[in-house]
Amino acid sequence: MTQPILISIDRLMARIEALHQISPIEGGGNARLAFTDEDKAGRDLVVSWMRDLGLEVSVDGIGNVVAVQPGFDTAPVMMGSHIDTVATGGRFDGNLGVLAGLEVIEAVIDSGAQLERPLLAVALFSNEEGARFAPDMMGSLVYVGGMALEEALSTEGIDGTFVGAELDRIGYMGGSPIPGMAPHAFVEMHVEQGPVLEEEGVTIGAVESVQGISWTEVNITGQSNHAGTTPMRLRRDPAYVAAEIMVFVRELALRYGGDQVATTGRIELHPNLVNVVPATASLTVDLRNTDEAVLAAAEAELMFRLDELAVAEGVLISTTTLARFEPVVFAKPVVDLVEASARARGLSVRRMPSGAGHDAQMLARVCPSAMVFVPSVAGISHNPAEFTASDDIAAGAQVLLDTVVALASGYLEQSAHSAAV
Ligand code: HGY
Ligand code: MN
Ligand code: MN
Repeated sequence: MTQPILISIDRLMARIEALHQISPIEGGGNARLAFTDEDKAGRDLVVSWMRDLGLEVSVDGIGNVVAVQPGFDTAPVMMGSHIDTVATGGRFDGNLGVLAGLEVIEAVIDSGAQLERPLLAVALFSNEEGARFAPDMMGSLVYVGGMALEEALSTEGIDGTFVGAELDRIGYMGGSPIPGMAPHAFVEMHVEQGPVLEEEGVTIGAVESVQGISWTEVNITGQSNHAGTTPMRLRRDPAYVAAEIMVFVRELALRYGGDQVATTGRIELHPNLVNVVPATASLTVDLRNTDEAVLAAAEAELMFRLDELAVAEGVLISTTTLARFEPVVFAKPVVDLVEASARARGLSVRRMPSGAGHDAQMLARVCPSAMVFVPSVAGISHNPAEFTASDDIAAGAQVLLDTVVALASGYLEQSAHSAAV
């Protein structure tokens, strides 16, 4: 299980730091929203490293970058993730998965190992965060054929720009085919972004699944009015309705318990002035659960509550689905391999679901996929303070290498054969 090939943590940490230096923000994180100049700068740096390794680099119509060892005639084992961040992101979310993949390839090349699948590929998927242009995982969703390229390119962002125009502006509207090449297998390394591994003192997460995601934008139209002269009985106040919705979804999550979570991350009032009862309010509701039926029930309750509030306050409420992905279960043989690779290195490991969405959940539609998690200090992420110790990064990257080298050496074929006899 363990391979003689070893990653270089110094080289990996140096690349993480160099990429961090592109659009760093106070607190140690990054602001690199999808298709911004900062995203372009990050892409250019990572692509230069890919080319330095002699990899064949291709860019598709949504800006996904795939780098493959040249001369391939069999489907490669792929690693990858994203380098776009939320506006107050950490330096590890996504970036680690791309750079650990690059490190694995460099270590394999340096070792001179001839693998049965002489190919490893690393991908940088566009717009994984979905914070500027929904949905999240947009690039990998288009890559696997789950979203039409035209629909993605015509997506309007929260700032009134459009994906296609921004992608073209930063020079990453490529021509390689969509859907992209289906890898032999896909493994993504990622920080956990939650508290579980650290609380349990475990180094590696062998990720079995990704929970379901439901993003809804709620637009409320009431009647703008004077804050001083308008009696409460005459108000049709969208801000009040927005507040009721925010409290409702939090109470719903607490009432459901278990894995249910609910978040309002974005809220806007118009005209947003101290002495004006707002004309409109717009807010987002992010609901997630590992169980699809429970997530659907939460969505149904939300819609019913919106109807009640619209009648009670005399406002108009419309909703737009920004993202909706059912839970995804990763390929058991690959999850088993991640777990076995960790144990073979003497590392503590536990199987677990992912609370966050990831590109791996899209690649799982076209090939056996799984993820390697490493701990997040205090479970913090989508926050500049996001941090993971370099020892844990080294452990996770070595598990990633051992896993993908086994996958490139006939592991899936052997496990299918032994399952058949
Ligand atoms: O929202 C998510 O789970 C991911 O960070 N895009
Ligand atoms: Mn991520
Ligand atoms: Mn993220």
